[in-house]
Amino acid sequence: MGTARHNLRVDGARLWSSLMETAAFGATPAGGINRLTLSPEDGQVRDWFRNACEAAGLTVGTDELGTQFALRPGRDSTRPPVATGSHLDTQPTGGRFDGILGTLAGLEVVRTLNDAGIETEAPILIVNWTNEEGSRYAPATMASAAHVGTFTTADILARTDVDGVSVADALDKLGIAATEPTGSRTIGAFVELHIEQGPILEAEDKTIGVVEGGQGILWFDGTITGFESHAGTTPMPRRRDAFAGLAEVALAVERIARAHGPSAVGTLGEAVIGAPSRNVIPGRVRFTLDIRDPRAATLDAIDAELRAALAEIAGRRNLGFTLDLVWRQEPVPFDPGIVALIERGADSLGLPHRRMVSGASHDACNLALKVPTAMIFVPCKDGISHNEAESATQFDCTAGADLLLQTLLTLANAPVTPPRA
Ligand code: HGY
Ligand code: MN
Ligand code: MN
Repeated sequence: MGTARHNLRVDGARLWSSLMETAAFGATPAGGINRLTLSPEDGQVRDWFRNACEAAGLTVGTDELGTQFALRPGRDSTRPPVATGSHLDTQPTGGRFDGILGTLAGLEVVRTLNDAGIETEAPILIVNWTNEEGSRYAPATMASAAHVGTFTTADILARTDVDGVSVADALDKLGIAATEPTGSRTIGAFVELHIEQGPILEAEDKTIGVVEGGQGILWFDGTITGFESHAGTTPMPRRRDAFAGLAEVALAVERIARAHGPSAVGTLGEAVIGAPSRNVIPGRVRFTLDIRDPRAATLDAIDAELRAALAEIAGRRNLGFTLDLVWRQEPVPFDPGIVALIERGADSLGLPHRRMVSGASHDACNLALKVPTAMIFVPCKDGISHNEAESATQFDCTAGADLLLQTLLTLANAPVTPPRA
């Protein structure tokens, strides 16, 4: 692919203003965002996004899982669109950049092309993927996974949250009606801009992360069963304390992940005591695990070691347990040609950069299974994300959007390349 056009730049102030304006949807007193997927707040930001896209001359479609596709026509409507975008949902303690930066940077690219009166050969598509976060409904990135066929639409529509509300009901409640079947939207290539959500770029004083792929992920749902009994009358040796068992599991997760370090990470992110009471020994707990590593073989090893640790803890404490693998995402490489294009674009823009693998999962990790895909990272302060203190600078967001603009322009005007074998 040719080199990027160097003279076009986004309007960084306009991008920043859109980021700050949309931060109002789900804003928390601590300055973060709580905008769970398909919540009323998500509905508000989706309406804002659709109105802004339509005001920029895009036509917006919605698939059966609520994913929004905003299309800017190209000169050659027979070419598959070059796509960008990300997500608009957040974690409960989310920040103002995770996901929405990539989605609004796509809008800023279109606004810049409109201002410059530039028409691309291939169409440009901006996507807001439903439920990237996986917090309200598991798994994460479920809509882009369904788009590429990893899950059926029916399976995802039936997923329920902790209150038993299904994805289908949540879509209904927001009045989100499909205009196209899931997976029917053609995409020729996908480039996603995102904050790094880790400390590397900032520590190395780099503006751009040239992302070569995503690491592998295991998500487990687990239970531990002991025996409820009186907190005052049950001698310590006679207890079957489910939560004390879970405490040992949490330490085992940390030990096992460290043993496979430095790349492996392990988190026990949710723990719920069934029928909690100050003066009852916990008899039932539910928990979830998130395990990641760039190596598939390491994920297998950690899976086996976790099960062995659980069996030992439960055996010694006379507890029952279950551990179900509910999601496995294989490590995924991004398209070397687009990765190299991003790297050349960063050089041509004079942006310090480095190659890296994404620690977080992204919708791009699913798209990469089907179409040429890559990602651009920009730093976030102290590497903090999934935290209300998440922060990025206007300069870095603008630099990332400029590189996204150059990359999309090059891809959309490149000679038509045959589909990957
Ligand atoms: O969990 C993840 O990696 C993503 O940020 N949802
Ligand atoms: Mn994200
Ligand atoms: Mn996230």
